[in-house]
Amino acid sequence: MKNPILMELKKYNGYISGEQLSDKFNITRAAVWKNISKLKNKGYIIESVSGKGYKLIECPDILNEDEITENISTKFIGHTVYSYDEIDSTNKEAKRMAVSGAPDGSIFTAEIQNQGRGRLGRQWLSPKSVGIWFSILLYPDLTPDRIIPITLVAGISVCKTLISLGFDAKIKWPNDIVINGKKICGILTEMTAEAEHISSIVVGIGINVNTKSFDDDIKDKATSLYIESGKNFLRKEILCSVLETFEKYYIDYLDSGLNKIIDDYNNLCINIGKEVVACSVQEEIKGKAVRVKENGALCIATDNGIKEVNFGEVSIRGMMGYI
Ligand code: BT5
Repeated sequence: MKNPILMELKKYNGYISGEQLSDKFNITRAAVWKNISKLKNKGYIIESVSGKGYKLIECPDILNEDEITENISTKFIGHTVYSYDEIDSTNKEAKRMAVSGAPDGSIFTAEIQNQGRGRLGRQWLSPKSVGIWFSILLYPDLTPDRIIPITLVAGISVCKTLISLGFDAKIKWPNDIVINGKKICGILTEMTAEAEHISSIVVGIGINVNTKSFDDDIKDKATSLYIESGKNFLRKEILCSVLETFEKYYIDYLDSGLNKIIDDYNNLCINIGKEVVACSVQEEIKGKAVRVKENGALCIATDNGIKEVNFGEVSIRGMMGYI
């Protein structure tokens, strides 16, 4: 829920007295003071001058409802924000809250995830406040076979946002965004379905923003906006931009499939035109990646004709390292 005192402070350019705030919200001066102290603890810089009152000087880069809903222009995505200082995984939380009836388009953000997850039970490192760790909860009227393209919709949304910031970002099919051959973002889309019908989808996105260094085991394949540019970025602005782009493409997808974005997606996809090997649990397919189709599948030209891959790891043959 939005903090009404903060909203009031944001409205004023100058000082607002404790008395005005206590009258307006019908609370004691002590309660006003307590509320202001809490805001200061969260990182809001608020000047208090005796005889004048309080003045908001600066808002922190935190991903809470107060900071997101006022900066976002979407129809429904991100209108409800559940934000946490620390949580196991925003995807897990979104699934729990779906059961409790959280609204369509709710987002879940965390400063730290202590059990951040990748695909197939892998770990997603989510250290404190240096990245954007979030999930979008959706209730689309879709059959389960139409979930794969939603990861592509999320991927192109992040990629376009990073390009708009001046980065040479590319998509590694199906769920990574890369800069300079290193992973800057991963996407984990999960669904709950009942009898051939999706009840909810959770799109989890992790973006490394102001990370200064990575653990040894991923430092050769992971990067951040800071590492690529030497600059810090405001996470809340990037998050709002991703949500706005995602909503536009998501609505298009529900309306008319991937038609409008598939060419763009293919142009941004680093796998296309490369000799690749796609590994899934059942098989290994080698050949040239030719195109990602409207159903989200990667088409690979093999010695035995075109094969469609729906899921799995795809790496470029002959390249050492992650891509
Ligand atoms: C992914 O899995 O890339 C999906 C990551 C999704 C993370 C988001 S954060 C918000 C939401 N809540 C969650 O719990 N998850 C989602 P996968 O393709 O399986 O890649 C996982 C692999 O990426 C790991 O095995 C590491 O090698 C590498 N990795 C882990 N943390 C990383 C990081 N911060 N940056 C880059 N690479 C990382």
